[in-house]
Amino acid sequence: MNIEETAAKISSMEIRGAGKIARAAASALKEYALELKETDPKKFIIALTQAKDKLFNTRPTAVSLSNALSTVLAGASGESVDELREGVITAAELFIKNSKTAIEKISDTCSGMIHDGNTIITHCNSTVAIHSIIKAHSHGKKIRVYATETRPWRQGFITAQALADAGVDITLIVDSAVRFFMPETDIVIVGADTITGNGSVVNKIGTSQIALCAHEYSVPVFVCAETYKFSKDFAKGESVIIEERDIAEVIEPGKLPGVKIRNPVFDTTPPKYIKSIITEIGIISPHEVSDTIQKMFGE
Ligand code: RI2
Repeated sequence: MNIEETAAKISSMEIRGAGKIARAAASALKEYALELKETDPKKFIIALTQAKDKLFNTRPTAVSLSNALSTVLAGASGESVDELREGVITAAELFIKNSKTAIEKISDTCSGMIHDGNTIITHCNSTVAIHSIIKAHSHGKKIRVYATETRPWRQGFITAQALADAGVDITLIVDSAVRFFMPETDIVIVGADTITGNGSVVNKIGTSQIALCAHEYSVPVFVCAETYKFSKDFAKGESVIIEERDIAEVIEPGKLPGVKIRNPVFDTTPPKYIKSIITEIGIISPHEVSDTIQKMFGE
């Protein structure tokens, strides 16, 4: 896939999920570097940067995308085009490998935090959250899962089917049923698109309502997040740009004359509603995120 194809697939959400878009973008930039015929090193970098920008401009909220692209481009060091190309390829391959290893490490940790007999609510479709639940199930723990439908895209269908295929006791519920099922829930497990310096979690729209409801019932909220979802640029969740997508995803345009429709697809959960952020480098409480970001980015 070339840059345009990958960008189009990320924009249209044919490729979706914070981790998957990061890996797809890294891979596209690698392929681009491989095929780029430019012989002048400066022009080579300019072309790569333009390709990076095209990929970056597809979805504004998930920092996983910009972190992946920056990591890959940072690999372009050296004097010659060959060195620059080699650096980009190595950085992209390493990013993809590390991101997959991170999923395994996080799911090892998170599955250990799921106990026999637990009932779990999950929201949207997080690769790492699903991996964690399946791992706990494969360890013989008897668990029940409620997966929210996740309007408007209904990514909950994908989650529910993946869990059913793995043999997990899974029930699909509509988003507004979360409070109905919270009294019988032990833990909430979700993924993340961006985590800001103050420990806020930006994730699929509706996550903050679930977290608020979990707080009401003293149910811990675990966020499974690879560290490349940590943002060095945003100190607070409220500052993150929230993507608003086409209203046609919500309802057929014109179906309700005179009615305004809006379609924000992420929201921000404040740190006080999050128990733990489970990363590949360990379990972090929201108030430890700032230190972690400083260590990661040296700022
Ligand atoms: P993983 C998704 O965004 C959801 O918000 C999900 O929780 C998050 O990415 C993380 O996904 P979208 O692309 O990286 O469906 O854990 O809008 O797979």
